[in-house]
Amino acid sequence: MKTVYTDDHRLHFPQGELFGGEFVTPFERPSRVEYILRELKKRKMADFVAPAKLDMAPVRKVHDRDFLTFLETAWAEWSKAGYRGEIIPTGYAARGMQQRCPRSIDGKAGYYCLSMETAITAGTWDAAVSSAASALTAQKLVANGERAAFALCRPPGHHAHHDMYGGYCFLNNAAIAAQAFRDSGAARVAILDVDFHHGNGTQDIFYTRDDVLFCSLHGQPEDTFPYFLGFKDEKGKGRGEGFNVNYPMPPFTAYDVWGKALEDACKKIKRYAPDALVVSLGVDTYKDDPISTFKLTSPDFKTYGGRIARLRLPTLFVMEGGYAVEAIGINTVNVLEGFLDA
Ligand code: Q9C
Ligand code: ZN
Repeated sequence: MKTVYTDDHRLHFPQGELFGGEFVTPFERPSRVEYILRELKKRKMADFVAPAKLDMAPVRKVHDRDFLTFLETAWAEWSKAGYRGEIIPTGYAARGMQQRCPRSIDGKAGYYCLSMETAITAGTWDAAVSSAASALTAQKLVANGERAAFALCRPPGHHAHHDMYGGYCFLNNAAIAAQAFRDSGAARVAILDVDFHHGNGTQDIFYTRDDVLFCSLHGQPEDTFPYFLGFKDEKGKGRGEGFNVNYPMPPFTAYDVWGKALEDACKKIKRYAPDALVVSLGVDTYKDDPISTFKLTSPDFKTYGGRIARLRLPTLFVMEGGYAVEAIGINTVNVLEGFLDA
């Protein structure tokens, strides 16, 4: 299986993340990618491809035009305003307030932001573009006949809405890739999101569509980020009714329960008979993840990689979360190896 990857992800590395009221080194950090690369090499899976220049067409179909302009120009505007730190908005378009985009950059950032742990820096836009480019280059490999490909994306994408960033995400790589599958002839695409967190952004983007089935296994919003989306009764709207499936689960969920949810999701995907599968691959379901509460073990990742393979679909893996850096390589490559061995 080929891995699409570029060093440009390093352009995004904020100094700080607000966590428990303290500024800490962000959990979503460049070394995550290094650990995954190291494990791929160790297991003789070092078949690397560099991404092509980003094709903006599918990006423009899943994201709002003004949102994209904001992301691209935010740092220049922020610097021009005289601010010296990273972009972290302080005012938000909260309940009961107008949803009108302000003129000032701090107001604008609040308008487009869904959570404040995610800082924007000088290199954020270029890194996000390179990440989406990796997803699209890997998507092309699969569209052109590869059984599977791995997009080693960083920054991740599944929390990014049509017009909001947050949860360490700016451009929704998995959604962009799913759109590209549609544009290259797939009638139906399924997205399976196994990251610990709900794929709120992906849900938002496809909520009213029946050509993309979205299934997400995640920590229930009562306890866990993103807190305000990911409930079981969110099933899609209009044409999209029935094409959004959430599996919220309580803290301390282990593979006995998680694996059953995956089984149900796989049955739904099979019945949908998609032409391609996009897996939002977060390995923050791991028992030692520092910001998550599920209890999957390293062997569990191999097991579920095999289950995904038995769907027998052209499959694109898109990297999302996973913050236990010592184990992120082992767990990620376990999924890929479990898939290849099945
Ligand atoms: N107390 C991804 O895994 N902060 N994003 C959680 C925990 C945000 C995770 C706070 C976590 C975002 C792609
Ligand atoms: Zn996550």
